[in-house]
Amino acid sequence: MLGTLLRIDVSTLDTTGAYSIPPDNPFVGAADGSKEEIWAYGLRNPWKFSFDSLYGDLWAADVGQNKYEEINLIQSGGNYGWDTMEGFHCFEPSTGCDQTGLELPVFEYNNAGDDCSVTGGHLYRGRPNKGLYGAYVYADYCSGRLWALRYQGDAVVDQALLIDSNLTIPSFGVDEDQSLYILAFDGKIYRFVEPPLPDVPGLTQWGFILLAGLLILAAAWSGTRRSRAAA
Ligand SMILES: [Ca+2]
Ligand SMILES: [Ca+2]
Repeated sequence: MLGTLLRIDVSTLDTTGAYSIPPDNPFVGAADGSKEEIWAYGLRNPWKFSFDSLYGDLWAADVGQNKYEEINLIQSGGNYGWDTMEGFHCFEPSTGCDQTGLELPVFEYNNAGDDCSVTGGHLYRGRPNKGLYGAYVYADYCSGRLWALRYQGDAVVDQALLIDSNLTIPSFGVDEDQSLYILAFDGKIYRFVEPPLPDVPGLTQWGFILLAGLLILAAAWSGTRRSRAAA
């Protein structure tokens, strides 16, 4: 089931102990024999998906072939275009491709400079009423850049670079308070800290964020790692 996103129920097992298929999966009983596990398809190499903890929306970053990295909002039964399209662009064929029925990304960026491969993050729910709340935070694996975008209605209304780090970032995580963590190949976990901001929602706050950047607590985490190692 290459290029697909699957949805299975591991809490309801059949008599053989196998997982079950949620009855509202989009291809249950499909006449063409499509696998019933499939929730969405036409993905190339999704690198991290996550659910918005407030509304349940499913976000998935999809790594492009050569040129374009994608951020997608995944809908039931959606075809996300690979390999007819890469991002918003025809791929096979390179011009005049049939886009009928394809789900386009929410956002794309191209592999310019040292950007090479998107790492999907989370819809940030860490600090209600603060600047980043409700923005999707993601990174590029190669450049170490972290961005946030805000999606409203069916359009990206804001997109900003948060910091250009020196990290190689394969993934993100959240804790029970929805604080955001950055995993890096230097062997550390970084906590993402939004600096204190005025309670005015909107774009202008992101300028403050850019100035303040990430408050990196690597030392604290190194201490945690040491104490774990000693335990
Ligand atoms: Ca796509
Ligand atoms: Ca960098």
